[in-house]
Amino acid sequence: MSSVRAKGIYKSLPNLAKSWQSSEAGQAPFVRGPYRTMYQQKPWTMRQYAGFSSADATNEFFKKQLENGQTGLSVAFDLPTHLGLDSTDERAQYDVGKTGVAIDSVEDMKRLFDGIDLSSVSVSMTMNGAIMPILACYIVAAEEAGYASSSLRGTIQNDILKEFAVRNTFIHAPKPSLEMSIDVVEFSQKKLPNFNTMSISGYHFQEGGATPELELALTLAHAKVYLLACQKRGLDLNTIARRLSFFFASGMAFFKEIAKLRAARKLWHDLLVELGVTDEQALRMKMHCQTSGVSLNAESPYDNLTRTTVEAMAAVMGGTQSLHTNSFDEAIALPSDFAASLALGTQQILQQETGLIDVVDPWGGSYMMETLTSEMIDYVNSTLISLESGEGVLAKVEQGDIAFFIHQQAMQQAQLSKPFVTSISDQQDKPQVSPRVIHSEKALESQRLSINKLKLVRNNRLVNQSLEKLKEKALSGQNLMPYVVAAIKHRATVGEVTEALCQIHPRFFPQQKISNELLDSEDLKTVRSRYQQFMNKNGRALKVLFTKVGLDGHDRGAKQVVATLKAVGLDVTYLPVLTPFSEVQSMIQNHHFDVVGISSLAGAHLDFSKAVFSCIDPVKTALIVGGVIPDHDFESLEKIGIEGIFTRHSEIGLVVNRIIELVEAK
Ligand code: 3CP
Repeated sequence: MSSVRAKGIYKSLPNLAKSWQSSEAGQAPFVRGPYRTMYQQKPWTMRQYAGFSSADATNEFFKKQLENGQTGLSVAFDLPTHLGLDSTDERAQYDVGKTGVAIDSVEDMKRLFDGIDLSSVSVSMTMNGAIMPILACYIVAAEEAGYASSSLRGTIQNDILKEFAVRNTFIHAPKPSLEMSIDVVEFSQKKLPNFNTMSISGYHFQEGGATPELELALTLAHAKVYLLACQKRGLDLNTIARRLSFFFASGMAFFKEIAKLRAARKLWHDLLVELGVTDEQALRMKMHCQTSGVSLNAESPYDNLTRTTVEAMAAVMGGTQSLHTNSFDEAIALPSDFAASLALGTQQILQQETGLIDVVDPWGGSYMMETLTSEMIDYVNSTLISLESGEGVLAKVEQGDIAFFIHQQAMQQAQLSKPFVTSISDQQDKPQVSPRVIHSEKALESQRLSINKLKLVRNNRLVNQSLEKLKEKALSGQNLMPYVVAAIKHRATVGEVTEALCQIHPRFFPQQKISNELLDSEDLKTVRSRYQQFMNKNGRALKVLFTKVGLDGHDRGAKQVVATLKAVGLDVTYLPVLTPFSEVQSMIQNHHFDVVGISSLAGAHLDFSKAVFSCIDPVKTALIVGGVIPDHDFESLEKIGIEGIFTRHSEIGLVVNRIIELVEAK
């Protein structure tokens, strides 16, 4: 990507002699779009990702959004559901209903879609960890509501590999997880012929720190692992690939994002041809895009409307089939109804008022765009070679190398990132934002009641028999989906099915690799010399425990802080994502720490701050918290006894300085 990135302006004429540059939209290799007529025939699907605490609340929201003109649904599940934990599980206690809807059984799924016509609205479900029980809940709920499975349209994310690198909502180790994802593909191909069986995702790579070009390379590397796994099972890629779709981020690098989507279609086409695919429908890459979360600023939220609009335009000009536009208050907490309506409105304005849908591949033929596309293709091809080198991509996933690579990229991005424009910086004029507040105790109570009710009325003998059968089949290596569907039909819960599978394929806790490079900034040099003075005076290193509490898997910021603290010289213990709370407690009780830091991006900061505070001795140890912390929670956190509160945009030097200050004051 050298020419454009280095100079900022395209200078030399491109080589337009490549055959794909004269192809049409709807024609292999589909650079200009998967369909000949693109949005002229069918505009992209406006598919806003949402889920709030209970199935009833989310159902109401879905219906309202459909009335307001949304054209597809996209379900956000809460973290316990992602991890296959029932809401009543102790490990789930602070995360129920926080970042999405809690689904414990088919009964919750039935309430989620009550009164929504599942044969006409396509439904996307972002689910990877508890993929089998959740898809089974959907199938059984739809069947019991009178829909034939063959009439259901939608997408299940089912992209487990990226969970090990970013996002972290995996359950089992990579290899059995991969087999389960292929079970879903194989089963759905027969049972749900109109369902996209995977949404192979790059989005989270970019959110985690990857550039757009690296996002694309990693996505295709994973896509190839899935294709080869399908082939190994004897599945025909001509059929399978028709229902594999993709999911990309659309960030602020406007031209590069458009080039990325154009390049993606060609690269996917070439990869499939290389594997012997000839079916034209299979060779067309279809994709969903979401505007970038990390590009949003909590300090000046109205500016986020502009950012999202620009990012949405890049996705549309790149030819996406489906789009989610973020709400302007998402850097602060879950979107309010007001912000969610504006986000949908952004898409409606682009679709109905601008003429964007009248033009197919609007940048086609531009020297700059064709060159960027071509450079993107070359970059991805060469990166794929290095990703596939050595033991291959799956081994890199298993050994945490891809997660480490993304973490290193995030460290570099932190250095390169430009300051945000803040149009309204005056405190007095600062827009008042009232993001959604989730009452998780209420959500937990209602989930508890429905699980109890379910367990009272179901036939426990049938449930146990079906779970035993599932375990037996999991040992034999057969496709597990039919057995999961049977268990769910008998009213086994999502947690019970997951637990049965975990008895055969235990929960996976990956090794964490943290960078030891010190970011080279003036701020950090100053901090380092201050820390040196502290060490000289006190004759010891400062001991910090840093932990990702709860089930929240977004650890980009936590790892950056840990890496920096280590590089500055502090003695840091890191308890990563998915560490059970009891382990955090026992670590605090059995060791002295000067400072305990907790990171939470999933709305559980208040609960966890209280819980951790009750374990420390505040005279000897200071507690600090960082992550997505809304302004209105600062006071409550201070009341609990939190002595340092940091948001996503806090300078890392500031964090270290505050830690030293706190220890000096004690
Ligand atoms: C569309 N069609 C056309 C044309 N346009 N036919 C001819 N000419 C055209 N111009 C046809 C298609 O072939 C298809 O038919 C039907 O119309 C529907 O169109 P589509 O393009 O397939 O659109 P859609 O149903 O919306 O599906 C879009 C994809 C799907 C394929 C991308 O996978 C999808 O909706 N993905 C969404 C994924 C998502 O929401 N993810 C949320 C992640 P057939 O069906 O007959 O082929 S949220 C994560 C948030 C971050 C986090 O993790 O926290």
